Amino acid sequence: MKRFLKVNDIGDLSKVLKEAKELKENPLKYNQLGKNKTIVLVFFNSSLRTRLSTQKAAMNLGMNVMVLDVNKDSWKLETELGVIMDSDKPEHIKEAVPVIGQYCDIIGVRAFASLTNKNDDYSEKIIQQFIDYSGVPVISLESATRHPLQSFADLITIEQYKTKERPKVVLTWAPHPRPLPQAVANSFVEWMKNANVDLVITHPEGYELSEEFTSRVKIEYDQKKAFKDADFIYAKNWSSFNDYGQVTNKDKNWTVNEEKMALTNNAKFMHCLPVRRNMIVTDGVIDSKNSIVIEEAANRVVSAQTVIKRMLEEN
Ligand code: AN0
Ligand code: CP
Repeated sequence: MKRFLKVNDIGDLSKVLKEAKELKENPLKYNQLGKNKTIVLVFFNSSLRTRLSTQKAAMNLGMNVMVLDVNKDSWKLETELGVIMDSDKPEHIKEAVPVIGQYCDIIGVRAFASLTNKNDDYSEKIIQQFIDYSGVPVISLESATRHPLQSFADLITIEQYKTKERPKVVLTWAPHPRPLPQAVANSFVEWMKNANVDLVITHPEGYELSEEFTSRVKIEYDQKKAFKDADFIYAKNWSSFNDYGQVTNKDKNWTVNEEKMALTNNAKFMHCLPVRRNMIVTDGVIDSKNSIVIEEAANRVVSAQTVIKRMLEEN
């Protein structure tokens, strides 16, 4: 595996889930595999979980880890091609990326959607330059359109908690004061389509995700109907795809609360975190015994370790 950006990059999901389960049970089994190898994690955006869980995963494999916060530690990077560099950005990504590639064996990169230019975002302009110029394997730590390590951890979590062969999984939009990317939702849909689950998406009109992701998936605009008999409720806000990057609805009637959870089949509550309490989900739901958000975050180490292990073995 030379890159990990989307579900197709990892191959057979049942095989990779088995590998993830083994790593979860015995995280230090391959602690020599990454000896004398280095991973650099590059962040254009904030992170708590991705930064720490990927670092922990690499350390479990015996790797050296270096983290670069582009906005704090390094030169601000110009990402536009062909520009006259007279702005506040002293270095171009075309030099920075191959230079980083000289210092490591794998690069992880987080570069959120701009939410201003749909074409740039949906062509994955930033992470593609890491693939083109770094000379080493690249792992997405959330790109403009997807968050594959999150979705992989979500699938591991669903496998862990499911009580039937094919659970009903509901992805619900929920309100948020600021515009957020579609990446987590897109990616979740992409992974769930490849898993043995009955997936339903619910959101207000105008919040349709790109059909590239939602084709053949059931969309139910009535949130309460969607929640009926659900085994997992996966909440997430995203900004509008059609009215690109806009927040056109902050309706708190979409907040996940106890009354709506009572319509489900005793569903587990999931969210990738960070989550805004009493906007996305009430305190009552996130603090309930059905909330599995902490275990979901714990599984981020497992998903990252499975991906890094494969890269170390195959490159
Ligand atoms: C980010 C997002 O929605 O993509 C990261 C989530 C893992 N969330 C925020 O910016 C709050
Ligand atoms: N879920 C997630 O990716 O969290 P961070 O943004 O804190 O990394």
